[in-house]
Amino acid sequence: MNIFPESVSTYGSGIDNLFWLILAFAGTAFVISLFLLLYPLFKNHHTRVKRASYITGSLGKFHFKLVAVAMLIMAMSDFIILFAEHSTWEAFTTLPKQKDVEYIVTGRQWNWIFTYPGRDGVFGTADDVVIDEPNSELHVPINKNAFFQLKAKDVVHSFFVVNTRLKQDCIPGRTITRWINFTKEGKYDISCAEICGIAHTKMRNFIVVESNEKYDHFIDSLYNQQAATAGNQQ
Ligand SMILES: [Cu+2]
Repeated sequence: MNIFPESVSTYGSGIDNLFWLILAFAGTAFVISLFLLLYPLFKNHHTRVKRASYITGSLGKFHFKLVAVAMLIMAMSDFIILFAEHSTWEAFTTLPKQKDVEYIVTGRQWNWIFTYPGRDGVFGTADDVVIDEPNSELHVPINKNAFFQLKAKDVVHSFFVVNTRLKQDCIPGRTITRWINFTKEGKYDISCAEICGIAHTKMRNFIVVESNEKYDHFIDSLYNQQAATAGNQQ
């Protein structure tokens, strides 16, 4: 069963599977707790029980055993989840050795700012292309390791690309690098998943994933345009 938006990153389906695993454990615990809570209420309804019985707690050891077993089961399920999540978490948090493309994405009140490194491939130089327009698109090539340096200008924002399952807080003063390898072309939502002020919902931008040829063509015209405007200003 898949109730989620389509997953288009290499690690996305692993994260979805973890959701179902954790739901199975938490759901079972929920149903059992609810039963233990409600069943005595029905069983001891005043129409069935004449007088409330007085429990002294003399079954000390028996009760202790029940609690110990329940705690053991809970701890076991935690360990199973820890064990199952390890490889997915590793893939998500460890940056691949090969970096194909890199961008800076900066959250501000209220937009996502995209920075391309320019032809020299280095950030912080004169040929960087900075795009700060509402609902703008960041272009990314398919099947490449795309690195994102995530930053924030003012308050905490959260970079959320739901189709990739990547959600990462952007914290002022810090640079957090995450990566995505897109497996399907298309246009995907970027939203801010952290309430960051009155126009928080305006932070809607897009990632456009395209073939290598299309991407190269886009980057070429973007950098040419940038060089032309820079030339005009001189
Ligand atoms: Cu925000």
